[in-house]
Amino acid sequence: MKNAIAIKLSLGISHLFISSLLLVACTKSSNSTANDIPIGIAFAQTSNVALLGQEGTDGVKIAQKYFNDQGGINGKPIKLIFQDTSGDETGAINAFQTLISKDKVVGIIGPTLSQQAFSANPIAERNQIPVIGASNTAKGIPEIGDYVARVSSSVAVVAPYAVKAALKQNPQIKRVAVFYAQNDAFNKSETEIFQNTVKDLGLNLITVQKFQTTDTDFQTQVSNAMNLKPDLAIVSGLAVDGGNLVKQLRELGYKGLIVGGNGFNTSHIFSVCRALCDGVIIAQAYSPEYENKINTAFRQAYLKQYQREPPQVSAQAFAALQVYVEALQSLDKKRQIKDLTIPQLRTELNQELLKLTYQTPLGEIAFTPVGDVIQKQFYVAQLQMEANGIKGKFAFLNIK
Ligand code: 1QQ
Repeated sequence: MKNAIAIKLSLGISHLFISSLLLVACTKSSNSTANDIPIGIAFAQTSNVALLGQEGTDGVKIAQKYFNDQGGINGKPIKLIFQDTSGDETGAINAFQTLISKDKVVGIIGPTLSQQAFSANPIAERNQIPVIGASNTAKGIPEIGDYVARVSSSVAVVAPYAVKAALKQNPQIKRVAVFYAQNDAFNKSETEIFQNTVKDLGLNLITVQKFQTTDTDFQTQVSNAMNLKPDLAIVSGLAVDGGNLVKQLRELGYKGLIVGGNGFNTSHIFSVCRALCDGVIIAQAYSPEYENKINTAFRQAYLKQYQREPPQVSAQAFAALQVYVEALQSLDKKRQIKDLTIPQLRTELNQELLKLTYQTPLGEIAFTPVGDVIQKQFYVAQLQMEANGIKGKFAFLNIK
């Protein structure tokens, strides 16, 4: 940066040229890796999954600044290296391979979807590099291998809260229609939990309708369900397909409550179903109102930057980077991490991170021996849309 200012002062030339010189100088200085610790971020930046991936990116960026401002890993800053996974398995595999072999990161956060994790995480496992899922909630993710952990609580734990909250709002509910995206591992896992919850609560599961995450037209599924007169609809899809399904349910006259799964957990869904998103109930593994020191700091930083409350996936991504930072700090106290080779550091980091307890924006978390998150609090929110359908919010419900 200093060099760039010197260049700017000494050259009396056009603004555009100076800007490009500045850019080159800044890029160069931030590329010097000798002194920083590279963590790989494998989130979807493109495709229909980018709506969810973006929130992960927002969360790790806030965490990076927060921890580096506090001195990083005993003076060494964390450097994030982003590789776009796009929305499919191939994208995630390529991102992981680049992060491991070219970027030589010490650990990975990602990928965005469980569907991608089942293909990409075995690569991390084979290369003995830790990977922390920040938004993978399907059954079986931590069991992929010793190097795989997650901070995103399983659908098995989170999803039932939403159904119970719907019943609390309308105790008359009896007839439940379930919809799910059958080409996605997380949605298949989530619908199983939803369907079991419906039966466990003594409700009548009247139909199960399937679709694809790439679908845009849900008339057939909606009509099939509507003919059976449901008084609760439960949808497991991703933000775009799920949002469109909700929209078409309302357009075709469905008046009852709607529960959406974790794929609905982004305010980016507002632009898909607009005013018709209103009232959708979604379980949460995070509340912006949770009170501890680090959530207060995270919430303030997020609000300042985006002028809205932080969403769950951003908080989970923050927590994932926090796990790496605190495990690296702990390791560095025991033995100087600078003396370790990259393979040694990856392995020791993986062992260390599973041992600690963390005070995160999600509350206190720790890991089971297999790497699944242990978390205490869960919440339920309901979408509240303004009449113009452009602005909305996740309004937290009292579920006690
Ligand atoms: C998963 C998910 C996604 C909906 C989160 C972005 O929970 O794929 O496991």
